[in-house]
Amino acid sequence: MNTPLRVAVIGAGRMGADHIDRIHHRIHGAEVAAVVDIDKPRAEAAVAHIPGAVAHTDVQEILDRGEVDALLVATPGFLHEDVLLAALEHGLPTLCEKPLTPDAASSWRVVQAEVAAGRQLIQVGFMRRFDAGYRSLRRLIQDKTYGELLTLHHQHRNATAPPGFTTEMLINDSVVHEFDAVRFFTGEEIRNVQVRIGRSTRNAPDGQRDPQLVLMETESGILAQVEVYLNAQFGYQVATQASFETGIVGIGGDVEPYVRTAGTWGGSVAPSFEERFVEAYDLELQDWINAAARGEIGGPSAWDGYATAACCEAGVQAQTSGEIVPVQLQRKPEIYA
Ligand code: ISE
Repeated sequence: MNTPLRVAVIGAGRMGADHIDRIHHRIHGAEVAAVVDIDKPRAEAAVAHIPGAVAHTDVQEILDRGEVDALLVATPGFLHEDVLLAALEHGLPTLCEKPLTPDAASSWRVVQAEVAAGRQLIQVGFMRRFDAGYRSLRRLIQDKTYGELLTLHHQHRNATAPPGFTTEMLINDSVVHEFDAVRFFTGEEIRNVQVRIGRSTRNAPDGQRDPQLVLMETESGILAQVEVYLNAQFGYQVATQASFETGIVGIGGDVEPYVRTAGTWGGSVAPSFEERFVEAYDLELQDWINAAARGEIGGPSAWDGYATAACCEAGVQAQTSGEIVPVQLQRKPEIYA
């Protein structure tokens, strides 16, 4: 048996803790060797039940000791760039939770550093690409099973937005997934973005504008429309309906089982993304570990992270201008071909 890949998880918050548990209990070929968090007690609590794992407050310390083989970055986006550049310098395979970085310029710097390193080491945590429904819809689009894809209709609803979640974050933190999903489904870049904001729910915190409608156009003219609604109260829902020339396909419907009892019918709604995408996250991590052991990445690349950051920038501009805003992209480097 090969020795397990020693992973350092950077950030032991909501997503980091979820991934620590996943690697420790469900992923083959990897172990949590270290957890880094500026909050020392939080890092210590995260490793308390993992024999041999160490807690740190500084990423550089972990890198200098040379005792890890891969990084999983789950800190807030504004902290990603420095860690990613250091990971590239040390040649470490890295899974970085979305967004790659908070803006297109810094994402482009990461892409350029990876190009200079000469190989792909960074995978971005767009977990939806590992969801069974997402994969089947992509296949139907590629195979033209129902003719050409014409339009996409996405619903992205959360029960409540966390405190401090701004109007811009609806684009940068939530719709970023849809930008990637549309690119994944169609295999095309997004040409432009428009955002309309109408009546807001009284349940939105601190002046946040929620819901919002986002319309994007791909290179070949496919229109994709998103309702992002983060204080929808009822639970979590991420679903897509695709209109083809000879069929309509829906994915992300409600979770089974569907029950009839006591004069009612229905089922339960996932409370949040951890439950809705649990299988996708497991598959994402397993594929990443398997690929890292081969010296490859197993999913969306730094280019995907950069391209979606450019879409977000256009989206945030469109929130205030109301205009159709073009997405500005650099030329795609060879290593991402
Ligand atoms: C969160 O960061 C995610 O990535 C979830 O998938 C998304 O539904 C949520 O809106 C974001 O805040």
